[in-house]
Formats: sequence, structure tokens, C-alpha cells
Amino acid sequence: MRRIILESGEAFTNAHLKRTGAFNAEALSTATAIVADVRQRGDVALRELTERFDGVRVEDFRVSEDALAEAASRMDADVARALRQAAEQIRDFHERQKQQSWFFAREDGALVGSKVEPLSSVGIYVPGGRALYPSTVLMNALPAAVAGVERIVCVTPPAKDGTLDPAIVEACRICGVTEIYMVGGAQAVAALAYGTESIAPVDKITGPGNAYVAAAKKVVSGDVGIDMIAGPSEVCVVADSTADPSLVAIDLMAQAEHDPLAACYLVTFSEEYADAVERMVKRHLSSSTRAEITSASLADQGLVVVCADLPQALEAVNVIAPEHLELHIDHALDALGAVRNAGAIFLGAWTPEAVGDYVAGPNHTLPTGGTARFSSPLSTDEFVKKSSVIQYSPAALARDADAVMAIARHEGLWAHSMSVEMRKSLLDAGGASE
Ligand code: HSO
Ligand code: ZN
Repeated sequence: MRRIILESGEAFTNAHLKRTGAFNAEALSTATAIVADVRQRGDVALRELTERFDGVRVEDFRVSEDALAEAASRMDADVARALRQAAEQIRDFHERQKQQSWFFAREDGALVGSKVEPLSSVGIYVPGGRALYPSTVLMNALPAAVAGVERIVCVTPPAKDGTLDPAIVEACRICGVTEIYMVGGAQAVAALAYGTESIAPVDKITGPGNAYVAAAKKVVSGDVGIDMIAGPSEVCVVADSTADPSLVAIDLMAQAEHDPLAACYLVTFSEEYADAVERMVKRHLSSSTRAEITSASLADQGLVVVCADLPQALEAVNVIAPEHLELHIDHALDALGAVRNAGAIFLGAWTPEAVGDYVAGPNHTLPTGGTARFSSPLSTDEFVKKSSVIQYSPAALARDADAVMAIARHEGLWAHSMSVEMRKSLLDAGGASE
């Protein structure tokens, strides 16, 4: 891991970071071409692109009932039970986020409010290969289901041998997702956004993916809703001398093993402590089943920041704005107030990030790449939209008419002004009693 030692009072800055974005110019231009192709040629393009990128010829993208039943028959009972437990806790958490419509009656009789409605349809991108996670299905589909979305669709790239992961199928079943399509990449995002002969379009696309998927989401956004554009995942562990270096090491590795591009930060207070953690990483690596990815990530993207004191450390955290923040420090809860930028905050020695990845309840889809400065975890809010509601009474109109007319005249909008003035005249003439 790269190492930076801050002097007392020295600020950690963005220049200390080397962030890898969610996608690059090449991915953006490739995704743009793919989206245009699918938009124009529908299923024919989808089949060709799937053959080219996934190496499989798929005739029917929709996973059949038989294939679902076959996958279900291979499901491990312990994993199924674990997924149900996770789903229950995730659903509970997201139920608490649900927003209600509200209306406010003003004294002059005007009624103003906000009407909350679920989106009608949502498409969830479930990556394939190294990142085929049933937990991702739960984390995207459950908030949508809790919000009241009627049609929830999953897309996932076809495996070379055509098999389906039973745990993905089980996670879909738990969430009530029955529409699953074997299609991935930028082409799947295009199909969800604009529809093809076999896939009806959706209102919003969520879920993580590689650089091409991220770029395709950027391309279609505006025509269709998207969630955040996820870059490589990150963890920042703040550890003082009370933290067990072995646990700190394994927690860093738990993020590093996702992806060679995953970024792991250790913020601590002495070089000796950092050395101890790095020694433990080496030791754990010898038993890791993902040693190659883990060590590549830590070597290329890992960063140790040695700070003089806790306030300096927490300011460094705010600059990093990590997706996940673990506070392995004495009285972690007391530091919470000073943390302004982080996707999810894990407090104390007994809260490994993995509990949040799977079962704690909060969403594991979190802002990456410093976007925690301005954005939030995926939530039920992402699956609803609001309409404003306004009803005026004659008294309310009489009260506000002059203000509307003054602003409308200033903006040079004659009919705006007249639409109020004509009603005002009716009222003055006693033409409306209500
Ligand atoms: N840590 C990942 C989420 C995940 N972990 C899924 C395991 N499965 C998000 O950065
Ligand atoms: Zn994880």
C-alpha cells in the first residue's frame, strides 16, 4: 500500500488520491454506439451483440419457467435461509424510509401538497462473472418492491454454458421478480431504456456493472431514470491503537477482494501500527482464495494515511468521502458528528462491512469515487416520484392575484396575467361564490 505521513496540522487533499472513474472515453463511445444500434435494430442487435461479447447465441432472452424451476432445484438450503433472513432485515429497513404523500390546507383555503407515486417499472442490472451477487438483487429489488413498483425486471449476462445461478433465481423469487432476461452489458441497458421486441422498456434502471454498463447508463439517462453510476468499490478504515490489526487487515481485504480496482484506505496514527496491519494482510493473504485480486487491489489502489490526531484523520475521511467507512476507534460513536462524507458508516470493532453488504438492512448500493459528498445510498426514494398538488379557493385566488399579475407582467407573459385577472374580475362581480 502507498503511504502518506501527514505533519500535524497538514491537510489531506484530493491531490493525495488517485481515483479511477466509473468509465473512460473509450467505454463511453463504445456504449454510445451499442445503445444506438439496439435502439434501431432491437432484438436482432441484442442477439448479435450478445454473441460477440458473451460468446453465446441466445434465441429467447426471457428465462423460461422451466429454467427457473431447474435452477431452484439446485438451490442450497442454507443459502436460501440466509437470503430470506437478509431479505427480511433489508425490507424492514427500507419500509422505514417510505415517504407519505402530504397535503397542507392554508388558512385562505388553498390546498397544497405532494403526492407520492411508485414508478411503474424498474430494470435491475445484475452483473455476471466475478460480480454475480444475489445480494445485489435483494438490495435493488426490495426497495423497489417496498416503494410499490409493480413491474421489476432483472437482466444479467448469459453464462457461457447457459446455466443460471440458483441463488440469483432464489433472490428474485424472494423479491417477487418473475421477469428475468439473459442479456448483459451496454446492450442490456439499451434494451431496458428503449425496449425491443422481447423486452418492454422500463422507467428506471438501477444496479452496478462494468465500465460499459456505467457508460451506457450515462448515455440513456434523461430518457429513462438511472440510479448512481457506480465506480470501483472502496473502504476506508480509521484505526487507533485499540483496534486489532488482524481485524483491520481482514476488513481491508474484504473490499480489496472485489476488484483489482477496488480502493482501500487505512487511516491511522503511527507507522508502527500501519506496519502491523500490513504484516497481517500478508499473513491472511496466504489463506485467501482471492489472493490475486486482493493483492493487486492493495498494491495498486491501497493507501495508508498516517495522521497526527483524530480531527486530522476525520478531515482526511471527509476528503476521501469513502463508499464505506469503518471507525475502529475508541468511542467510535463520538466521532460520528465529525464525519460529513461517507456512503455507509460502520462503528466499532464488531461491525465488519460484510454485515452491511448482506444482512444489516441498509442498502449496499452506495456512492463511490467521492460522490458521497453529494449523494446518498440507494433507497425507496429512488423508486418513487412526486407530483405537486395545488387547489385554490376564491379567497386564496383573491389574495394572491396581484402578486401573480405583477410577476407575470414583469416576465412579459400576458395570458399568465390575464388568467388570474379574469378570475379576479369574476370574483369582484360576485360571479363565483366558492
Ligand atoms: N461491498 C460491495 C457489495 C457486496 N459485497 C456485494 C458483497 N456482495 C459494495 O461495495
Ligand atoms: Zn462487499
